[in-house]
Amino acid sequence: MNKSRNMIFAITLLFMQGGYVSGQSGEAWKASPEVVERLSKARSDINYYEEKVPSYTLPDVLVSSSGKKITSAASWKKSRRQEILDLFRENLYGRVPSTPYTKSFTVVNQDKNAMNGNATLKQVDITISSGGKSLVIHLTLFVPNNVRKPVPAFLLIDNRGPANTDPTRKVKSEFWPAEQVIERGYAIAVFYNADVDPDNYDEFKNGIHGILDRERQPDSWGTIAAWAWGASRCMDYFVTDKDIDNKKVAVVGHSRGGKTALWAGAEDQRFALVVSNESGCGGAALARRKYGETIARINASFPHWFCTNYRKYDNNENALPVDMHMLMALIAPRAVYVTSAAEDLWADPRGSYLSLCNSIPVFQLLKTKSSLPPEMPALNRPVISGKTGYHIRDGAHNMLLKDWKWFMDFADVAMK
Ligand code: GTR
Repeated sequence: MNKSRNMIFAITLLFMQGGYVSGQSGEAWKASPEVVERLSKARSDINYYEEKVPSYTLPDVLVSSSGKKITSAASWKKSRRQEILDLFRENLYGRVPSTPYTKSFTVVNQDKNAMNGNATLKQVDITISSGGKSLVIHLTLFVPNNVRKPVPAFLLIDNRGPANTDPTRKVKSEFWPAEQVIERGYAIAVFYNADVDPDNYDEFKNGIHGILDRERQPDSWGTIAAWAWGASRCMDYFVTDKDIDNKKVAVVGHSRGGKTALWAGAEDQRFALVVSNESGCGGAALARRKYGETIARINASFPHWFCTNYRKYDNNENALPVDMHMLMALIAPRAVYVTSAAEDLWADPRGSYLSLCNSIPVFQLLKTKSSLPPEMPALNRPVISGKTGYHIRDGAHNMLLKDWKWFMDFADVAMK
């Protein structure tokens, strides 16, 4: 009797302290030796062996550059957060120029009877103009009908092209399962990243760079920062739309879009939740592990994604004054959900999970009651603790309906 009462007391205490982690069961995920072998054979220059990960020390998220320990939420908000944000601007994603611009929203199409009457479709042109030039971000938005407004929303940064995000819903894709999101009572929106900046290296002549850049510096924004900026312009629209609860907007991205979602959430604190799906290097994965894609590789393959300062860290990860756990900390106390796929070792699942774990001290400092165990969850077993969550799905690099269902399960508790 006494024993069971003690047990209940212990469990209650755990809950109160935020020690409760739901979904934790089964055997911790480990990379399959077959997958490691296969990938290593295909790319001998890339490390996929856990035992070959170098030993490293992460920069302490709660110690300032001048060595001061951060012990209160107030000093995090006042100084350390800004310091880390600035380090990410300076060394990774680059700074947004201060060039003035104008923006306007035009609803170019509305259908109150979309999805067989289940949703209202709004297609909104977001026009950005400066110095006689302009571009249009085409935002597609479905809002569920017959539910109380305003509603929480998901915004996808689409890096795969409009074929996956058809507003007519003739073509459907698991990458953006709009019907299923509507069924769960969320609005679902999308913009195509190339509307903001085409995904190729042209010395920053096209897209928003061609409109707002006056001069290029080593810390000028790259393409990922431009896409993140585009997500914020969509948020500007949501703020004007009475159907959308702008305090409950989740920004979602896959892979390069997942890197973008994290940066959008860091730069723009209006996003209540960030979902980073298999974002890997320059996203969720710890750079210092040099597992799968590395800084040198990503800069060689995608010279336009980051600012040029980032190249200083090619094969020189330990010199980077931040690591990616600090990017997640920038999202605290808002919610962050990170995912991996078992065969996608290029994006370093373990490094992504560890990144999230190492951001937890900031979530705790800000009293969000998150705590994650250091060992990885089992395959297909999402773990959710307070404002943080993670899953590793079976299969290859992709974003599927299964992933989206877990995003929504997380949003149901962390955002709704
Ligand atoms: C890969 C790149 C990754 C990831 C991916 C994607 O080629 O190396 O960093 O972003 O593309 O976006 O699908």
